[in-house]
Amino acid sequence: MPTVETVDAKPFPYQFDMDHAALICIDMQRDFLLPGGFAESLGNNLANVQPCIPVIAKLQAAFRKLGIPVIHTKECHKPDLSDLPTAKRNRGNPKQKIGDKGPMGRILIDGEYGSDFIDENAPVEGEFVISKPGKDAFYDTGLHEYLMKRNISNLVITGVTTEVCVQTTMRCANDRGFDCLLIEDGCDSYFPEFKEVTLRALVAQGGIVGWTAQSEELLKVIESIWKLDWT
Ligand code: C5J
Repeated sequence: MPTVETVDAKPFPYQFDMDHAALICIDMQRDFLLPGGFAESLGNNLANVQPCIPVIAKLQAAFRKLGIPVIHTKECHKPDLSDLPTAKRNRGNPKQKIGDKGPMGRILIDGEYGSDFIDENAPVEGEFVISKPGKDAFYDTGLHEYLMKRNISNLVITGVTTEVCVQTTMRCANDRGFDCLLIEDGCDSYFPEFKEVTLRALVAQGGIVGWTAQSEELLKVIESIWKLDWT
């Protein structure tokens, strides 16, 4: 029996179709969230991106329990930097550039400790992990093919940062026909005002890019699905 439940969301209720859904966790990497990483070297306030961590952990646990795919992305580059445009390497004139050696290994390089996931939100065995060179999780990755193969049409989106990789990925997913629900307390930015404006922009004009909701609204629905399963 198909399980479609309604989530209280902005700008209007979201139809959560659990048989065709996936949770996507964007760039929950040490380089973006922990001291000594790339983000801190750019002068960002890491305290602003901590609140989403336990929320994402809770959603990951719930989706795993329901058997719904959990997908993880990490923004990183090949060790030989062949997928790193010079413009990106030089952008922001950072103290440490992508590929340089930092306290947690080479900055944003695939396979290095710093570019890997924080323990709280790390993948479990069998989950799809995407290494992406850009902000868009569809660019130069197998994400679209993965989703099409599994008939996934609903994407629940979380991660950092709201106005960069999260927003870019949600816009690109929307253009590919996915119904996207961004979890408001499951994403963060180094700049709270950018987060706030991004959330508003995504749902403006009748949900021009998709929906947003608090995690508790989705978790309530997931709870109700469990009850259905148990009776
Ligand atoms: C950034 C990201 N902020 N994951 N990356 O450069 O949003």
